[in-house]
Amino acid sequence: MNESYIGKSIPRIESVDKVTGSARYVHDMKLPGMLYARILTSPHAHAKICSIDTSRAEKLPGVKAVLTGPELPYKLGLYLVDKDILAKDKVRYQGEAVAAVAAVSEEIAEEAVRLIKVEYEPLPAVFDPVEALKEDAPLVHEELGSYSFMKGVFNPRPNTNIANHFKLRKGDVEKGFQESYRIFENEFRMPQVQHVPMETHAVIAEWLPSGRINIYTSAQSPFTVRNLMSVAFNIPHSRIHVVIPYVGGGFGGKAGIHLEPLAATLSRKAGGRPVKLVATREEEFNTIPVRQGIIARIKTGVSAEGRILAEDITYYWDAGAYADYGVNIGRASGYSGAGPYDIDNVRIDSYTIYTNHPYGTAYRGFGHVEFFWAIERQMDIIAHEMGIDPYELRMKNLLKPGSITITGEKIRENTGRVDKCLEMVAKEIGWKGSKTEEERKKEFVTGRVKGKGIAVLHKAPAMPTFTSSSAIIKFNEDGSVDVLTSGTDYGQGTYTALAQIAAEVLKMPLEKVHVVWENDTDTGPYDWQTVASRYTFMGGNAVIKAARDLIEQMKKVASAVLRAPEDELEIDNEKVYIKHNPDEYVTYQQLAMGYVYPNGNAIGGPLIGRGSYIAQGLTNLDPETGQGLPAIDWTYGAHGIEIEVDVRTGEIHVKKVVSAFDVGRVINRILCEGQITGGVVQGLGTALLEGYVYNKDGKLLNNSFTDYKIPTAKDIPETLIPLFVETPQLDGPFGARGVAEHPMISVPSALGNALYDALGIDIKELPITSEQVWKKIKNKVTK
Ligand code: SMO
Repeated sequence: MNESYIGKSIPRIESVDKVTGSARYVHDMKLPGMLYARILTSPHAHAKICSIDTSRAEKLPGVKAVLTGPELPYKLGLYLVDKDILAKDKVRYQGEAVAAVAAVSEEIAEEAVRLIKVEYEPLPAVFDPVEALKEDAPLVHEELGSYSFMKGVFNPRPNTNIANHFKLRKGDVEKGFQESYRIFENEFRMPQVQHVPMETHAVIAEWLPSGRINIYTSAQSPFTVRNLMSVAFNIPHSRIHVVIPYVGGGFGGKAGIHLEPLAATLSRKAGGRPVKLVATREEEFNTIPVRQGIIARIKTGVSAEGRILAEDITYYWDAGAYADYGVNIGRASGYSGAGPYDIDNVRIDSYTIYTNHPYGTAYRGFGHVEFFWAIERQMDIIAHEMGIDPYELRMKNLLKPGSITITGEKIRENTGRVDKCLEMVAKEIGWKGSKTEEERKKEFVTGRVKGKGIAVLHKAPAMPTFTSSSAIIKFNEDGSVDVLTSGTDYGQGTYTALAQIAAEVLKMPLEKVHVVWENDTDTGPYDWQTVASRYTFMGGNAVIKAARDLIEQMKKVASAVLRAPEDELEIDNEKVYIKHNPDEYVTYQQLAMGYVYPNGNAIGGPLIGRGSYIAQGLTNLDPETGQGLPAIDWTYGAHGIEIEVDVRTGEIHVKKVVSAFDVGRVINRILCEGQITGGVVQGLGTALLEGYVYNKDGKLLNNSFTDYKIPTAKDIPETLIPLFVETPQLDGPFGARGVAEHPMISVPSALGNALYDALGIDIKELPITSEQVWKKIKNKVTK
């Protein structure tokens, strides 16, 4: 094979199935005898449940099962087991599921839900995470949840709303401040936001009378669903079967389990009939977990030359009513939370705090979008106040080969290069330093002002130690292959990358490699989770190992057939041949099911390659000191954004976004660019448009697309330039590292920085709405 598949722009292997509508999602599925479920949700943010009357609903013809919390002794939770499947004694957020119905049609289920009467007694609620830390704050949970199977990484406090407190300490922060020339203290805020997957959460579950559970779900990770179901119901994995067909977007919101236990319990109550439960768009907003909000307080000490000497950071996470992934997001922001900077003295306290908001979970970037809003805005504020070019300030402080990260790893030459990413971005966007106030004034009178902003980012894969991925490559009779994995491709394009990797290692045409789309815990190999930008890295490595295993087996058989030692054999173009005599060969097809000699004797057998890859992931950081060594390299990146602002309305027009990422090695250019485009646009949504708005009672006011705007084609920047730095990752597949989450990080901060450049105004709270900008402009003009 002359041409390599690595680094090419190969269209997604599933694209035709998707655009022609033949890809099957859970939303499309209908099983014989299937029932439809609807849920009743809480109208209160915090209230005692006094009584639930389901009698009228149960009498409605066509209703097959009605469920309420007291019937369900099980609890759910990833790190802390703190959530009932249906609210029991009280509700903790508006939108929490209180009762559920399964009926022969959706309309009847809907009607039955309306007939359920619940009596509540409202309780004082708390919505602000800082307020929730006060002595007299209402307690969201009277008792803390028990520990989950993911042990040892959290630190909850009894009789408080603290679900977790992660601490990182490095050097002597007080001494660092004493030695500082100037100290900067700021508070930054970001509200909760929604993942907004195109396909809402959907599940079909059947709890067979035999005790086995079948689950078809739009989730990110089949084995995680199986594991969490097993923990929740205390039944062995061997009795749970999870199938994940096509999934229309996850972004972290489908990383755990949400509707699965409810659908399964309804099915059990309905005698094992399959029950379909699909979240409405409104439920996707109100009931299904969201991205956590944050209040970030940062105090930075800087030398006269612009070196950061000390950083004291407190992150207050609005986890909402249940901890879910919030505990680990708090932890990840603890060890990543000072940015990709070389700082000797750091103190980070990251609190995951219960409030009466909908609960938080993973969302693309796993906390980093939130705290980088603070970190990278703070850098620009320091630069402006000290009269240093924001680019120079960053360059002075960024990690470079030889620096030590705040968790103690040494940056090597082959570690990703954040400085190179920033350099590339600055060049492409034409960075020439910040505008002067004089220049701003001159431009202001024209009515339209321009500004440029830059920001950097990093993220480590949030993987506990020893997570693994595995792959199976089966030879078909004709020498083509099927690749089985259990990582999911919910839109990232990972399966295309895996196909390329398999074709590359096996030296065969891409068209003859099929990655099995549907994930199935009964037949697929084990995988931990598809999260944390890990799958091309992990699954890619597993596929390489499986392909090499297959090659070894082929060589063994070919060695006997060709009467040549294995080490004299080579593979190429679907053949195993003798190196010094390429005319002597056997084809993959001949080897696939075993080689049959002309005399009829057979050798070998059906060949199947197996490979698994175990991550030398993060060591569990010491919960007391917060210290530890993340062993997998981090992905670094930078954004540059150019905007134009209409000074009469405060409307921001994004002209250009330049983004550079050190992805180690580009496996598929168009997919990497797609991840960047998607991430940047999603980041622009967070920056400019999105954010949950509540009334004082905790009622979500913008729970539909009428009031909650996400970016559409119209909002996409005129110019969007993705750039790559390729510092090969030693243990990555062909040198690659993850890129899925990173492009979303630091988009809001780069935009906030561009706004300062344009107008000399500092925004510290997301989203940067026109209203907010307009008020700041007015304020500045009248001052
Ligand atoms: S936010 Mo993700 O699915 O690690």
